[in-house]
Amino acid sequence: MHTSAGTLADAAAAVLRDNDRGDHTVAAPQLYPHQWSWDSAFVAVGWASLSIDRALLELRSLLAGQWQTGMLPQIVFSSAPGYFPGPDRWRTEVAPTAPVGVSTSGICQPPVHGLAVHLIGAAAHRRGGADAEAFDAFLAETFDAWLGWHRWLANVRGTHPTGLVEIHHGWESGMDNSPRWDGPYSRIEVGDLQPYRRQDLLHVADPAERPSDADYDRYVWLVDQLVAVRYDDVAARESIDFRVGDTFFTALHSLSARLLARLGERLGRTADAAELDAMADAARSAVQSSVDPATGLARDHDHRADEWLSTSTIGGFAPLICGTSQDGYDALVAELLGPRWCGHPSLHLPQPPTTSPDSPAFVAASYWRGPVWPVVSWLVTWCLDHHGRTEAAAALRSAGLAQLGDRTFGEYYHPLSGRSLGSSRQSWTAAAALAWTAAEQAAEDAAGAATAERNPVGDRG
Ligand code: 9WN
Repeated sequence: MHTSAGTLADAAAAVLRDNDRGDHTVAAPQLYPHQWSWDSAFVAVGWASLSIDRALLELRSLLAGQWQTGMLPQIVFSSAPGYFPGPDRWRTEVAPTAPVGVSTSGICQPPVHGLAVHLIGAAAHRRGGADAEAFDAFLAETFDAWLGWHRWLANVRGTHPTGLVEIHHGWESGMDNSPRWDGPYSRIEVGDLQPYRRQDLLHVADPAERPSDADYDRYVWLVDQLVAVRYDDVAARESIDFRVGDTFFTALHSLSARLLARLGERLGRTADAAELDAMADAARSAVQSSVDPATGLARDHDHRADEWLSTSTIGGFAPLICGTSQDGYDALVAELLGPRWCGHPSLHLPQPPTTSPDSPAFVAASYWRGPVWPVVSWLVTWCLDHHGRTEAAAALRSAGLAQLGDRTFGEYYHPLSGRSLGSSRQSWTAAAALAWTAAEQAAEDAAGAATAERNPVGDRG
C-alpha cells in the first residue's frame, strides 16, 4: 500500500536508520548523541516494525548499563563528545554498584520498558518463525533483569507512605522542566558549583525552547549531591534536595510490571508473576490515591515539603496509563478531550499539550511547559486503546499523524502553531510515527475484514 501514511513510515524508518549506531540508537543526531533509557524503549517499539532483531538489540544494549541494584540508567554513554553532563561530571565510577566497563549516568528514567517488551513480543509472534523464536529466547534471557528493575523501583524508590515511586532529579521524570517540579525546585538552594558549560543551546533555534540557566544550576547541583554520597540509594534518599513522588512514573511502573507479569507466566515464572502483579496493584492504588477530588487529576507529592503538587499538567492523566474505575476512567477521557486540554480552542491540533493552556504555568514554546510531545501522545493513544477507549484513541492518533506530516520528526511541537521545536529527526518521534502507522493499518485491515464478513461476495460498492 502506498498511502500518505505509508510514505510517512518510510521517512520515519530513514530517521531510525540514520540515528542507528550499530548496537544503539542515539536519541537525536546532535542534541543527544547517546542512548537514553525511556527513548530506547520507545525506539525499540519503532524498530519492531522494521526488524525484531534490531529491536531486541536496542534493549540488550540498554541492559548492558544496568546497575547492580537493578536500576536502569537514564543514559548509556557512547564515546561521542558534545553532551553535558557527560561521564566526567556524573563520575559514576565512585559508585560501588555501577556497571563495570560501561559508562552511564547515575539516575533513572520512567519504566516504559515492560510495555516495549510486550509490544515487541506481540509483533514477533504475529510474524512467527525465527522472529518469534528470537523473542522467546530474549525473554528467557532478560526476564530477571526486568524483574530486578521493578523490584528496585518498588523496594528502594517506593517506600514512602504515599506509595508513589520517588524520583531524585527532574530528569528522572523525563519531563525535566515541567511545572510539576516548580515547587520542589524553588525550594533548592544551590551551593558552590564547579563551573560547567552547557552544550544543548548549540543545537536549538531559540534558547527559550530549552530549560533556563537557573534550571541547569539546580540540575547540576543535584548531580553533584549524588556524587557526594557515591550514589548510595539510602544516603541519597536522606540527603538529596529533590525527593518527589511522581504519579506518572508510578503509573508506568504499574503498567510495565503488569505486562511483564503476563510474560513471566508464559515462562512458567508463576511466583515472580504474582510479585509483579502485586507491585502493579500497589502502584495503581498509589496513583488512584493521588487523585485530587477537586479536579479528578492525579498529583505528584513533594516528600521534602510534605505537600501535594497540583499544577495542571499531562502528569495528571496518570490513571489513563495504569487504569482506574470505569467512571473515573471515563471522566478522565472526557477531561482530556475537553476544552481545557485537547479540545482547547487555541490549539493547532487536538493533541495533548504538556500543560493545560488554561494554566498560568503554560508556556507554548518551552520544552515540557506546554508543547506537544508526539511520543507522549502516542503513549496516551496506546493506553486508551489498551483500556478499550478505541474511538478516543483513533481520534488522537489521526491528529498525531497529521502533526507529523511536516516530516521534521520534531522533538516537540508548538501546540498553538504546530511548529516543530527542539531537535529535529528525533528518534522517538520517528518511532511514534511507525507505531501509529502500524496501528492505523491494523485498524484499516480490521475494518476491511468486517466489511468482507458482512458482504462475502465482494461487492463493496
Ligand atoms: C536529559 C533524550 C532526553 C529525553 C528526556 C528529555 C531530554 C535530557 C536533556 O532528552 O532530556 O535527560 O538533556 O534535556 O527531557 O525526556 O529522554 O531524548
